[in-house]
Amino acid sequence: MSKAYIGMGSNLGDTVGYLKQGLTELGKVEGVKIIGTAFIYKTEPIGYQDQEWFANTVAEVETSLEPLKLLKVLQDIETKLGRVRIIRWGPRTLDLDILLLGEEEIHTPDLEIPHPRITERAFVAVPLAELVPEMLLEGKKVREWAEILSKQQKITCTKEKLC
Ligand code: A4P
Ligand code: MG
Repeated sequence: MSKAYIGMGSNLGDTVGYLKQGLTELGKVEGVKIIGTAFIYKTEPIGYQDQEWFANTVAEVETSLEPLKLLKVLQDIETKLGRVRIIRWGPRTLDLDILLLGEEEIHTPDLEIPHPRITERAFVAVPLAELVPEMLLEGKKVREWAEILSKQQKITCTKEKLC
């Protein structure tokens, strides 16, 4: 079993509802066990700005799935919850990204682990810092990235959790 951290984001319709449904679906998958989640954050859109604010969080899971199998599982859940891909970085009912998976380091077009944009985005680094504050990424601790990025990008903690 490996520990994995799954970034979750939604900015269409009942955003927190989609995060909840996404987590419920993930918990049903054989070979995946939900350990916990960070708080839910309301975050300004990054990358493509002409869209609603997001609800974001990070889930901590234990999994026996291979990286590509886990990716497929996440994509199937996104599709099940109505995800349609039109604009890259654009609006979505649910986005599930593998941020970290055990000690895996993967650099392929279909899958990059650790996720290459953790250290650019407050909406990932801030919730991740609740779960693994001391983990080193690109020369800094996750909590240091969270501190830096939360000064540059708008992010508000709701103090609510999915579980
Ligand atoms: N892919 C490669 N590595 C991974 C990984 N570690 N986890 C590939 C998941 N997928 C990975 O993803 C595009 C492709 O990335 C997939 O086919 C997969 O093979 P996608 O989910 O179809 O499209 P996307 O989400 O638009 O692209 P991407 O690159 O995942 O975008 P990001 O970086 O996730 O950004 N602003 C706020 N405030 N909150 C957000 O949640 N999200 C985005 C999306 C932009 N701005 C945002 C938010
Ligand atoms: Mg994605």
